[in-house]
Amino acid sequence: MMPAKPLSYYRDKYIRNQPSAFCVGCGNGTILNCFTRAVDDLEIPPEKILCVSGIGCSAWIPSPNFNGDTLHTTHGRALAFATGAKAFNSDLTTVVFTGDGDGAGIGGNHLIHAARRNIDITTILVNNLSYAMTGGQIAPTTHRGERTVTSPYGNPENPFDMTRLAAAAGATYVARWTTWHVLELTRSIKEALQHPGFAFIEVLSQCPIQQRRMFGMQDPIHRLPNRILEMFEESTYIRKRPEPMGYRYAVPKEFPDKAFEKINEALRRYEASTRIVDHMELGRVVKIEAEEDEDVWGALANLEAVERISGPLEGKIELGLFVKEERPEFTDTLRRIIRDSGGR
Ligand SMILES: Cc1ncc(C[n+]2csc(CCOP(=O)(O)OP(=O)(O)O)c2C)c(N)n1
Repeated sequence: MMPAKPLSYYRDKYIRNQPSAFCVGCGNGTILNCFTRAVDDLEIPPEKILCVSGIGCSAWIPSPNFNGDTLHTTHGRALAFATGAKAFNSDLTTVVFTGDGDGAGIGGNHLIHAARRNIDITTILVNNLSYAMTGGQIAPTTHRGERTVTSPYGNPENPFDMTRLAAAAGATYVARWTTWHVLELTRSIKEALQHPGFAFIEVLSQCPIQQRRMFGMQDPIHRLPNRILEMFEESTYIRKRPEPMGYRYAVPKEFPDKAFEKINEALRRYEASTRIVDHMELGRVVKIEAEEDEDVWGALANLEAVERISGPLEGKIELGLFVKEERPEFTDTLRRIIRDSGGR
């Protein structure tokens, strides 16, 4: 096994800007870290990489941080700029970093058309579930019912599932991970960079500043990054990997801490273990680990405080590789047309 390289190796070789402008606990640094490790493992010289980004906190992942060519463009238009750059110089490994507001909102149209064309660009969409830079407004990815500055009574809209949207639009590599899954994310970025076509990776990422309000978290700010990462672990599952059973969730009717006490009390005589977890689709829920015992589940289902009992996968977000296929690549086809028509 190769010895692990120290963090300073990646910092000195790949990072241009110190100290980072990101808030403490932001997921963007983790994503930059995974990206530099992927580039290093593949031994792609930084001068062969062009990173393009739009506007938003996530647009800052490459620019001004990454020590290669970076193009910081206008809000939502990174893919349009990247398309021009890739068509002109197809030797460059072209990577777009975009937020969910940038890539799913204002730039959503560019995204579906880049996927449809199958242009050889890797797009990393950082989904922090809101417009973070401008103060936490609803994005097209914000879950229904979540509180943001523009939806104080809960978001009345349904979100886009960006991974499924990119797949339906024709992206030939599609994966979804979170900032908790750093090894899987790094591996996926490596696959995407090597994939000859439009590669799309959605990364669920933490923004302690905005998500504190969204998820109704009471914890002090310094504990939030870890809590949100735990929530990412709890609220997701990896496709095609069997989930351990033996637990379910109680979805409470009222404020979860009170519900927790009542559920705990009711369960004490069954010796089942309970704990409150954050589960993104369902809000704060109570995880119950118990033997498959009908008495336990029956007692819970009859509790006043419980709205319903859900299984271990219900409402969770699916992660993993969704699409990997070959289709003619756009700039290859363009070059052939130019050659056949007598151009150079
Ligand atoms: C044309 C235009 N409209 C609006 C803005 C204001 N604006 C700057 S960043 C941003 C939201 C970015 O959200 P997202 O892409 O999710 O990135 P995040 O900050 O969450 O990483 C908006 C609306 C802008 N800069 N340009």
